[in-house]
Amino acid sequence: MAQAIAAARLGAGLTYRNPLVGAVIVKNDRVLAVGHHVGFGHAHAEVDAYQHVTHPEDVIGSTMYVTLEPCSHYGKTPPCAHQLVRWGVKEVYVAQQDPNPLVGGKGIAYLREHGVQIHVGLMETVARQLNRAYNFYYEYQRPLVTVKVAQSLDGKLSLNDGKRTYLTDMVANADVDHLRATQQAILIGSQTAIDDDPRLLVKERVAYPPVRVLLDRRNRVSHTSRLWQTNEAPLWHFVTGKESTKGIEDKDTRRTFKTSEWSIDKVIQTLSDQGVQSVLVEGGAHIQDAFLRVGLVDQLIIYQVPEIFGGRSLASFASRADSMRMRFTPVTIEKCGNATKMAFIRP
Ligand code: AOF
Ligand code: ZN
Repeated sequence: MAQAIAAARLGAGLTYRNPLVGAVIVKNDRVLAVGHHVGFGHAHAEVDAYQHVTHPEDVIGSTMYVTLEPCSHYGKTPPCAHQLVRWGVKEVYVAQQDPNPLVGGKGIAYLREHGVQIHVGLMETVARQLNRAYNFYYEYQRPLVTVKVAQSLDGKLSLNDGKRTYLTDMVANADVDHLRATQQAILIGSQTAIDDDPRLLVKERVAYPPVRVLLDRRNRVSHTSRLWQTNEAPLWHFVTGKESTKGIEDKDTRRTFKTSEWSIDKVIQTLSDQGVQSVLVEGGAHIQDAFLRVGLVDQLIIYQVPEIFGGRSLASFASRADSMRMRFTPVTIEKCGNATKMAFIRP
């Protein structure tokens, strides 16, 4: 199973909304083949492994280790569970049951009904980490929300309001780029779009660049901004107006979502409805604090630079939210360029 988990990781960045999955076929203590889900719309891990077997007849009476329950639905490919039975696989070890209701136990049930010996839960904790957002999305019916903050030692976000202060260095920025590349959506507010004029594109090569979500209720962001002028990644524009939360297609990569009054909950609900499994909240201060206010922070990543700005007038993290006591569990702390990177999750 450890080998199947390692194989699954090879698909990182390529599977989009599909999970990372790995599979190993074993017979008489010998590995016949290893496979993984190589990309969205491509063969599932089980089929990929089967395609790597030298003599298909060897698979009769074999054991398969697979990190996710074999599927039972006709999707972009036929159901893996049916194929396993057809190939003569005798025994299957599954790390994790599929939280996707399309499959959700039906694959396991099918295998059992067809006389395959099936064991569920081997290395489940490690396997689940492969697909944190995927699991979260199906378990909670909404995307996993990560709030990213770059701040000084005294929690200040900028040296002067309305202008961008470069806090993190190139090394830390590359780390942020990687963080963005792992997300299905990146979200900013109109003020940040106006002040920083970012493109929100990732440099890292990814098969599906994250959707750029712009919260722009009053429709203030100019169409000459770099967000509008670039189309390498989709841009979803959230504005106030006559209801159309399904999204109006403007141009190929641009969509407008309208409702009479946006709340953070409604934004997240809309992203859920569109199948978005993870979202990175980049800022600015108002948006971050709005997410804090409604408790929609599943993961918090802080890049803290070793500088003190002082003063009371500058915006600092959480200063625009009501007083609260929101607890987190620390996950990692590491040096990252000029910053100390700290990751926290909600307990
Ligand atoms: C994968 N790769 O190796 C396995 C998956 O979009 P489809 O038709 O390819 O189906 C995607 C679903 O199939 C996915 O959400 C999960 O429930 C199941 N298993 N998917 O992409 C795989 N084993
Ligand atoms: Zn499958």
